[in-house]
Amino acid sequence: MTTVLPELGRDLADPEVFKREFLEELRFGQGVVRERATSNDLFMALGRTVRQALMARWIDTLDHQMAAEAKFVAYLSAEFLLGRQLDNALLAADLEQTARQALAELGIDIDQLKGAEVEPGLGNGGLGRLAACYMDSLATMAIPAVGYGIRYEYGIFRQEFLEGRQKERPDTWLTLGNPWEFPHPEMAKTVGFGGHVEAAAGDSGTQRRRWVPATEVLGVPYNYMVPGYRCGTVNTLRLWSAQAPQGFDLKIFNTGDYDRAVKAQNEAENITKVLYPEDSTPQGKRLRLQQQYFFVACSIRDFFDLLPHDTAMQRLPERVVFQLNDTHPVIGIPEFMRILIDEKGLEWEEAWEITQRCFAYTCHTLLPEALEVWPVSLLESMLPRHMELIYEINDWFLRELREAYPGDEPRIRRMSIIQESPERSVRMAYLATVAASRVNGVAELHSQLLREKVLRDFAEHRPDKFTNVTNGVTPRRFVRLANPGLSALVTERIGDGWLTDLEQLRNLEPYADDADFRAAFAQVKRANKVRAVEMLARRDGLTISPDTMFDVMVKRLHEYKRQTLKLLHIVSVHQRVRSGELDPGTLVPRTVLFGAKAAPGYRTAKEIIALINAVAAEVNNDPAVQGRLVVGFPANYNVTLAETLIPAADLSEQISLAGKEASGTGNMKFALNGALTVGTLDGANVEILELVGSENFFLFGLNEAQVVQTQEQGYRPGSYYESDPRLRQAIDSIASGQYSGGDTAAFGQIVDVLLNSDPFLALADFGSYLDAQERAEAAYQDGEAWTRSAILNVARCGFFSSDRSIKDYLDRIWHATPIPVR
Ligand code: F58
Repeated sequence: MTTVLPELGRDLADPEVFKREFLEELRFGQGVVRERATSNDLFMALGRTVRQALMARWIDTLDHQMAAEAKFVAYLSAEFLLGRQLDNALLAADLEQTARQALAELGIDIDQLKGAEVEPGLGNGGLGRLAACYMDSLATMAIPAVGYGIRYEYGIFRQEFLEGRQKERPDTWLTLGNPWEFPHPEMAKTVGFGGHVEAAAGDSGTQRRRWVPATEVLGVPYNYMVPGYRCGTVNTLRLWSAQAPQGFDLKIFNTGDYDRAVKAQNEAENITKVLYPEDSTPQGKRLRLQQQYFFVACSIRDFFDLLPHDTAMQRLPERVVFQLNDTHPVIGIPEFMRILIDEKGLEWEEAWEITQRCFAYTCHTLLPEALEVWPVSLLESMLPRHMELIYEINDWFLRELREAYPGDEPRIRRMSIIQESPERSVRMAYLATVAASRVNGVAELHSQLLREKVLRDFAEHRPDKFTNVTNGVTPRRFVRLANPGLSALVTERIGDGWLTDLEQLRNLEPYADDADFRAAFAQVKRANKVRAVEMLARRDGLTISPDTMFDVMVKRLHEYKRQTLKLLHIVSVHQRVRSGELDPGTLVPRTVLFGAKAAPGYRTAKEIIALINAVAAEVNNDPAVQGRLVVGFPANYNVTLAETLIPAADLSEQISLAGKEASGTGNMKFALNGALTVGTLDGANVEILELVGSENFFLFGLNEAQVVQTQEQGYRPGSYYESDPRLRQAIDSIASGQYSGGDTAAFGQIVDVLLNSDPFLALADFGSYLDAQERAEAAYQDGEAWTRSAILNVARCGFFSSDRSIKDYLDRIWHATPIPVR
């Protein structure tokens, strides 16, 4: 039977057809008439109309991929920070103009509807957004891929400020309905927890083990389309939602004990209730591990179900590679082994060999405290069979090590997957490293530090496993959609090939010396600033002038990222103006914009947020710097806000302590949108600097080796405080209550940490940072030269496309090939 959908898909490009389908969706999909439709009704109908255009391709894609017996990339990630979907779907389906025209003819403002979409915030930051960029690139490059994750009922919290302090509100992203998801309850998977392991007889009398779980939970898949950019491929993102197998207990309910009747149901549903619940409590830890096992078990089962049932297990590596996005899905390794051994009846060696070939691991951090460990006691009670398998994996591994390093017990203890103190625990990063065929860091420097420090013993043992894939970002969302002005300008000069081959931006280089082009480029930047100013006025009540330098620092709040260093710069300028040292007339008028969420349980980070808001309040109300220095801190930084702020930025703040930021991806987005970076030699900054050239980048600070040296020599922040009057003045002004209405205790903790330990060397880098800021200011004064540098940043950063990253993953790790659909 032929489906009518392909026809429909083609016809939708005709505004008349689009209009008709939209009205049908409104009437028959949403069930309302035009006159009484709310903006949400209109948004839902529009979303449904656009997805019609992608539906036929979606179905065809899987058909083609299965028919080709293709190898799939299964991207296992606890987070996918998608951002709004409508604009991206319109772009992918090439329906932007049609939809705009069709809706305009109906008297509907499409931009208003776009603004009504609540973004799915199913991630914390860089790691989750990277997963979303990679899904976009995989589809655009026609690679058979499935994203597997969790459909959190509540995503990343909504941030509000109450008297300058962060308050977290639940992210109710699903309350108004969601046109992008397709639930498939009939395809639910069963996941076990707890219970015990028993001996079972295998074929030919062998001893086998069998897990008998105590409880079961259902995983219901919700499918999301991942449309490639103007190609036939629409891949799938499959997010799992937890449900109780039996719903509630009707018998207990009828006795009137309503709470107990829904207890099992609540317990099951809690698993996917919220993104990264607090894990400072034992219950929180448990829940987090439950989430991890839940989504990974569903995903692996799903993949087995997808394959033809006669697929030989030995051929699995030809059909799938599971990419572990950090350690969160690493429990998938023993799960996979369990299926191969306990269910499929494979012997250990064979199962292990297949598992290794089917898994690869990406590490996203350098902070030792961020490497997950799970107490053995917790694993034993929640996943007893998995714990047995982990022990066995470790046994085999330690045997291998004893052979390779006879007598070197310290080394063997260091490398054991099990750590003994302070509590017997499983080191998930080690388990991943031992099992995976490849281990990659996310920027050159990061991969080097992984090899030399974090995973040094492992890299010495198996150097062949270690590789690098520098992160990238999708140019579709972060240039084409976020910066339509720049996109049009670029396309006008070099054609639109850059959208899928970002290195073509190189062709812009000659235009850096073309005065007309520079004028047009500067005009785009100004328009983006005006757009940001309007949005921040509406959204946050901020008053900002577009005729100031936009100095932007947006990222999660973390001490290692050093928002405090940026603050010290602001405070220093403010204080020097107040004391008469600095003539405000000589300052380049500057608007500093922050955006940052702090983890709800991270006290220091929340204090820093309060300090930023306190400094902003003082500075913005001080006539001494009026119009010359403004600080804005819009609440609830998210993908949507990023899409407006990044294209408006002149200066990009990438100022983490060298050796701490694995890569960063915001840094790439800024450079690609024509902001100049002030940054340290950290993460992918190193590669940005190399590409754009030091004359187009404001480098400052200690490098990683110097950081280590400084610390080894016994770092004393006090000595910097004592020897730099600007630093003293800045810190003293905070300590003396100038930003807290005279309350000297208000920010005492921050001051105390800075002066006494300063673990991220803000004081050591302060002087060099101020110099870099002065260089930036001087450079900004020459508008033509600045614009030239900005253009060169754009032209030279094509490397940072996530398409290039995916190509690297394909060549170095996955070895999957494209299956174009049409
Ligand atoms: C980030 N990690 C790195 N983790 O910090 C950043 O340098 C890198 O560019 C990015 O990954 C992508 O590789 C990150 O975002 C998290 O968000 C954790 C998720 C789990 C909870 C704790 C934070």
